[in-house]
Amino acid sequence: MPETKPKYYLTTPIYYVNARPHLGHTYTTVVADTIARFMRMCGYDVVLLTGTDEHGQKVERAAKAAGVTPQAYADRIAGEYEQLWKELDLSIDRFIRTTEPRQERAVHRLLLQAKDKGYIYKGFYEGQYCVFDEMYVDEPLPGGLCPECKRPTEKVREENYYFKLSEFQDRLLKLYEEQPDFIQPETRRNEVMAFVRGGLRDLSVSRTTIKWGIPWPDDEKHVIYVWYDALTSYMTGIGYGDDEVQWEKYWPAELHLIGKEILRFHAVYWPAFLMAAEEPLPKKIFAHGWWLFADEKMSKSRGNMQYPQPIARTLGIDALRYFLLREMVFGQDGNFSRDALLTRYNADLANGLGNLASRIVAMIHQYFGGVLPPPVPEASLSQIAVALASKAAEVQDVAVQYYEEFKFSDALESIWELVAATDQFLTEKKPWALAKDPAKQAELGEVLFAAAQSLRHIVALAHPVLPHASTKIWKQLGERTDIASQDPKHLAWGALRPGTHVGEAEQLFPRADKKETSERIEAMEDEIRNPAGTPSTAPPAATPAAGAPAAGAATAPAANAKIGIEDFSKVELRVGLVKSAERIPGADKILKLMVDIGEETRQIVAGLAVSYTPEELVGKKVVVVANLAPRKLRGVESNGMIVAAAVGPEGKPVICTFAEDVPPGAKLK
Ligand code: ME8
Repeated sequence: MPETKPKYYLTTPIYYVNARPHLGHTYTTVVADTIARFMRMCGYDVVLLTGTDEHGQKVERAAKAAGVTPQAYADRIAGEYEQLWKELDLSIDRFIRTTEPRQERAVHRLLLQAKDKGYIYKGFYEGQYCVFDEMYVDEPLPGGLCPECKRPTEKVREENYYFKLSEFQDRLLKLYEEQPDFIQPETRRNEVMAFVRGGLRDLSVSRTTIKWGIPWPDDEKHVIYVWYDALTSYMTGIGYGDDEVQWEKYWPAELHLIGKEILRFHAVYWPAFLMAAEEPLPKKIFAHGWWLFADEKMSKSRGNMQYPQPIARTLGIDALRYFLLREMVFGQDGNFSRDALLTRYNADLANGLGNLASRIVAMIHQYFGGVLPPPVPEASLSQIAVALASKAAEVQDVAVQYYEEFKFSDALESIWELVAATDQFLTEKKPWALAKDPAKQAELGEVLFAAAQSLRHIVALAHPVLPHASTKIWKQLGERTDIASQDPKHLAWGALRPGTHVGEAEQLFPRADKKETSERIEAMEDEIRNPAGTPSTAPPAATPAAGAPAAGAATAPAANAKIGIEDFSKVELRVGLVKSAERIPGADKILKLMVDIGEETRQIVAGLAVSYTPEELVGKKVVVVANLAPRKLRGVESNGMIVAAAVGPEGKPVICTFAEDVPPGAKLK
C-alpha cells in the first residue's frame, strides 16, 4: 500500500478583476506559496488555490468605463493574474475564475442546500449600499458614508432574498470559543467576537440592480450576492458539485489567508453559509496586515500601488519574496520603501547568503579540487566544529517552529543567525591561513566540511522563501537529492558526504547599486502604470540599459538568472540601417526612427535623444531586436528595439556599431 500523505488545503482570496494585480495581492499569494512549499517539505499533500472574483458592480463599472463587456474585461485581468503568478513561479495548484460554469453549479448547490434547510427567504430592502465593499450599510456614518471604507453609499430599494444570519450568532460564538485559533491573529479574533456579540442582522444575498452575476436558481430577476459567489469558489476550486473524489479529499480547507479588510466576510458570513448548508467549516482564517506606501494602504482606489514585476526583474524573484516576508511582521502592517528593499537585498542576500555560498564553494575548489573533504576523526571534530553544528541544530528547531506559527520574519531572522555564525566561523578559523600550512590540511578539510554542512542547513531551511536560490546552492554543494523534499525537521549534519563533487561557485545575488537600481525599478513601475507613455526617470524600454531586462517584457527572467541558448535564440537580432530620425513633440527623450532591416523598413521608437541628435543617427548601422511585439510609446507605435549600452549613473544610451561594414538585415548570432 502506498503511504498516504496527510492533506493540506490553503487558499488566497479570489482577487477582484477591476484592476491589475499589485504588490498587495502578490504578498498574500507569495505567503501562501511559502506555506505550501514548507508543508510539502514536511510531507503534506498540499493544494494551493487562488483565482479571480469576476462578478459584481465594481467589475461591471470598471468594464463600462473601459468600453468593453464585463466578460472581456474579466478575461484580460484574470489573464494578467495568471501570467504574473507564472512569472513569479508560484506553486499554484488550482486557479478558479468565478465566471466558469463549474462555479455557477457549485454556488447553486450550496445555496439550495441552505434554502432547503429554511435559511433563505424573500424580503424587501430599502437603504444604503456601498459599491466599494459590495455590501448594504445599515448604519451609515454622518453624510451617508460607509463605516468600513468611508466612501459615500448609494440609496437602493430592492426586493431581495435574505440569508438568516441572525440565527447563527450563538453558533458562531461557540465556534470561536471552542476553536480559539479559528481566527488569527488573536486581536482579529477579538474584533470579530465583539462584532458578533453586538448582534447579527439577516443578510441580503441577491441583487436585482446588478446584471453581472450568477442568476438566482429559480428567479432570473435576481443575481446572487457577489460575496456568496466568491466565498463558494474556495469549494468549487477543489471539485464541489463537480468532482466528488477531489472534494471529499481536500475539503475542509486548513487555511484561508486573507487581508484584514475582508475578515468579516470570512469569519462571520462564510462559516454561517456553511453551517446553513451543513458543510464542514474551514480550520483557520488568518487575516494579515497591509502593505502601506507613505503610510497609506497600498490599493487601486488610492492609486499608490507598487508592482512586483520591476523588483522581480531587477533583483530576482527570490529577492522579492525575501523582502516581502522578512520586512513585514506577518499579521501587522508594514511600510514599503525601495530604500529598505535595497538595503535588505545588499545586506542579507548579496553580502550575506550569496557571498557566504560562493566563498564556501570557491574554497572547496581552490583547496580541494572541488571535492568535499572528509571530516577529521570525532575527537577533533568536537574541538573544531561542534559549536557550529549545535547552532545549526538550534536554528533548525527554532526556524521550523516559526514557520509553523507563520512567523516568517522571525524564521528568516533565525536562519540568518546561522549565516552570521558560519561567516564568523570562517573568519575565526581562517581557512586561507590553514591552506598555507601543509600540516593543517586535515583541519582545513574539517573547517570547509563544517561550513558546507551549515550552508546545507541554511538553504534547506530558507527553501520555502528562496526556492530558486536555495535550489541552486543545494546543487552547487553537489547534492543530488531534491531540496523540496527535504524534511526541514530532520536535516542531518553530515548528510553531505565527503567525496561529493561540488558545482561551480556562482554569485547568485550580485550587489546592487542603490541609486541606479532604485531608478531602474521606478522607471519600470512608470512603464507598468502608464504603458503608452514615456518613463519619467530613465530611458524608455526601447533602449534597455545594459543588463536590465526590457520593461514590459511579460516573462523576462530575473536579471541574475541564467538562460539557456534556446531562450537566447528566441531573440532575433538584426543589423538595421537608420534611414530617418525625428523628434516626437512633447517627448524629449525619445526619437522616431525608420530603420531598414533587410526585408522591410520598420518604425522604431527609441530612447536615444539624450545622447544623439536625429541627424547623427541617420546612416548609422545599429542592432535591432526584430521580433519584439509592437508597442506604443507616447502613442507612437514601435516595431522593434535598438540595442544600446546604458552608461553612467543616468544610464545614457550608447548604440552598438560594427568593426566592419555589414548589410542591413544580417542576423546577429
Ligand atoms: O477583496 N497589503 O479582492 P481584492 C496587503 N474579491 N495585502 C493586500 C493589499 C495591501 N496593501 N492590497 C490587497 C477582494 N491585498 C475579494 C476577495 S475572497 C472570497 C474575495 C490582498 O482584489 C489581501 O489579501 O480587493 C486582500 O485581502 C486582497 O488582496 C484583496 O483583494
